[in-house]
Amino acid sequence: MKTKNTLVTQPHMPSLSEFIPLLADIWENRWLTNNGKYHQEFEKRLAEFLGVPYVVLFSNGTLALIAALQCLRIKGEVITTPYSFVATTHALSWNGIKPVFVDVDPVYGNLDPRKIEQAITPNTTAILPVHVYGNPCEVEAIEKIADTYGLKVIYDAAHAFNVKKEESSILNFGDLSILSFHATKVFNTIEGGAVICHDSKTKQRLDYLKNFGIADETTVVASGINAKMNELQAAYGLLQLKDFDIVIEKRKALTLQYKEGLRKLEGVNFLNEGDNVAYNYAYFPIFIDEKKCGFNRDDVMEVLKKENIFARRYFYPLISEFPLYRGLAKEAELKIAYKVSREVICLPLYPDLSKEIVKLIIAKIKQLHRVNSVKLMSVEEIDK
Ligand code: T4K
Repeated sequence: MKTKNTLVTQPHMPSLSEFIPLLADIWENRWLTNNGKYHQEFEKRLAEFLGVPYVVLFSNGTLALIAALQCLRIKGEVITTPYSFVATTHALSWNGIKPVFVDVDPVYGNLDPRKIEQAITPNTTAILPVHVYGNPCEVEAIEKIADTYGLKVIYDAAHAFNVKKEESSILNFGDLSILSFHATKVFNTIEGGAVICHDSKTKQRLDYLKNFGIADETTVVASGINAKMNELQAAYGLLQLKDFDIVIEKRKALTLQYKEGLRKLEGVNFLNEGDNVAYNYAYFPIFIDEKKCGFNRDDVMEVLKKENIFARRYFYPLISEFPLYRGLAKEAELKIAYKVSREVICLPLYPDLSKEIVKLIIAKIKQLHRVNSVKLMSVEEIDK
């Protein structure tokens, strides 16, 4: 079966007929940005929806992260993961902070708390972990280290919209968390992002920071930036909230279909699901162990490409491999991160992806596995 292009993701969009009246209202009022009524309502409704005290909307996740670091006046060195989208480290760089890369754990691919302490120096001020693919970090262990050494914790929760642990939002951990509402995320406002904070003073400071540091007409209190979400995006976001449960149900069903189809293939691994975690099924990464499979993840990419299916290697290369950051860590210190970034491939996953395409993807990977198992067996025979 030849297919038309299937990409790794496709944004869910609200109903156009429901969006048009909101657009008409915005046209009528001509209030387009700078804390308009849709912005205010979206912040309030999001906080209720997510079960967090305060949401501060931003124009994207990267600026949310840059402002979060500014808000807490983070300086010096920050311990972070190399296994993420490059924006995580860029946000440090934009604040003149030195990233210190620490390896990830082999089970979830998140910053490994067992390796944080050895990277702390007198210049360390904070920890910046990522809930990669929406898998919660070991938040209690990280908090313990932060408390012991007097460090701040900012979570890059770009993938973790509405993820819950023991029925509480994962966004309630750490000093601050940031979200991304980019078109490729489980919840999108085209572009967009937010900082989650725990008190009104911090919200106030973040509000200043995203609006040039302006406190009132004649007062500027910080060297802020322009990072505001506009009214069209906020109205769009309000409608997206209505669909979120259906979106997650569909993502979950497709994830289960993938897991069921691929689970018996030796050397094709998934991430473990944590106990008492309500996931958002943001991505579906699989990890190909070349020694056991006789093929690697690039072979999977190629096989799928022939069917016009475009999987992605999130996250390869590691951030620490880019020339900008290369001098900061040695491969030997990031063994697990290197391994997972060489084995990972994210298969297409989005609410309107058809079951037939998932079936085709499973069939293609199974076929590759079968052919290579035969080859591997004959090599073993020769070795005997
Ligand atoms: N922290 C983490 C951990 C992150 O993952 C990200 C962003 C951030 C921070 C920063 O948040 P933002 O500042 O972006 O809010 C994409 C996204 O651009 C990026 O937001 C995301 N992480 C990253 C993981 O993925 P690319 O370079 O892979 O995007 P692109 O254009 O190749 O799109 C991916 C696929 O989605 C394509 O196959 C096409 C499809 N697509 C894309 C867009 C934009 C659509 O179907 N429709 C669309 O409108 O980075």
